[in-house]
Amino acid sequence: MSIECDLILPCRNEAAALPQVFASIPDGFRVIVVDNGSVDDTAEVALGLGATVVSESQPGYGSAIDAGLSRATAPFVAVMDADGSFDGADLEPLLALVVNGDCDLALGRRRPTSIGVWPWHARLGNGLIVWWLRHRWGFVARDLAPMRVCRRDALVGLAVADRRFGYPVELLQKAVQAGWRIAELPVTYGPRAAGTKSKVSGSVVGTMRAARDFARVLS
Ligand SMILES: Nc1nc2c(ncn2[C@@H]2O[C@H](COP(=O)(O)OP(=O)(O)OP(=O)(O)O)[C@@H](O)[C@H]2O)c(=O)[nH]1
Ligand SMILES: [Mg+2]
Repeated sequence: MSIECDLILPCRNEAAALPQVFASIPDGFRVIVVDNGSVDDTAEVALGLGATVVSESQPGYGSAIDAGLSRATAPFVAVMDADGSFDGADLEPLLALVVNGDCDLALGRRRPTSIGVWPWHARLGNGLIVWWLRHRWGFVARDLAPMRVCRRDALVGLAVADRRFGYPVELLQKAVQAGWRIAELPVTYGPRAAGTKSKVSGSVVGTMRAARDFARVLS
């Protein structure tokens, strides 16, 4: 079977999460793990699970996604956080929307499985940026969506430049400016896998760092 969609998993110290993440990924996705400065055995675990592993020395979420995108070859590309908070089964309906031509970018709108999964500061920061994108650019979705699917060549064409956590915001802004049709579906958002640590928005300080990256790319 030819692979229709490459799935990029940005990974910084996610060895403990990867078995459960892989178990949830449906057939038909080629997984590209971008190991970005991990000090655990993320790369070894990913190889053992059958992933293509890319090692990226420049830190940052955007830098990891870009490294994965350069390795991708399938017509469609998906992205998902690899800390165990997402369910890979949610990728299929998102991919179907893009494959069927219903939209150019399919976004997963996070539905937390319990209170506390998505802390108030992360939610507030997300909501403010979404509000800005909506009022400034006419963005139609409700979440900055760490899970998303689109055509690979189209994403390459957007030339998202941010290499840190401003990447998703810049991507959405550019997608709207380029006239992409955006759709969103609810996706499960659960707790991070046991044994993994918060890297971004799990703390107030982490959220503030992400907010600084977000603000840098907003226009
Ligand atoms: N490659 C790479 N991936 C990163 C980096 N920082 C975070 N990630 C990955 O990006 C994804 C999102 O990071 P998370 O730590 O889940 O961020 P979050 O969901 O906003 O917040 P918490 O889960 O609460 O920390 C995860 O898969 C991380 O492993 C980085 O510098 N490089
Ligand atoms: Mg997370």
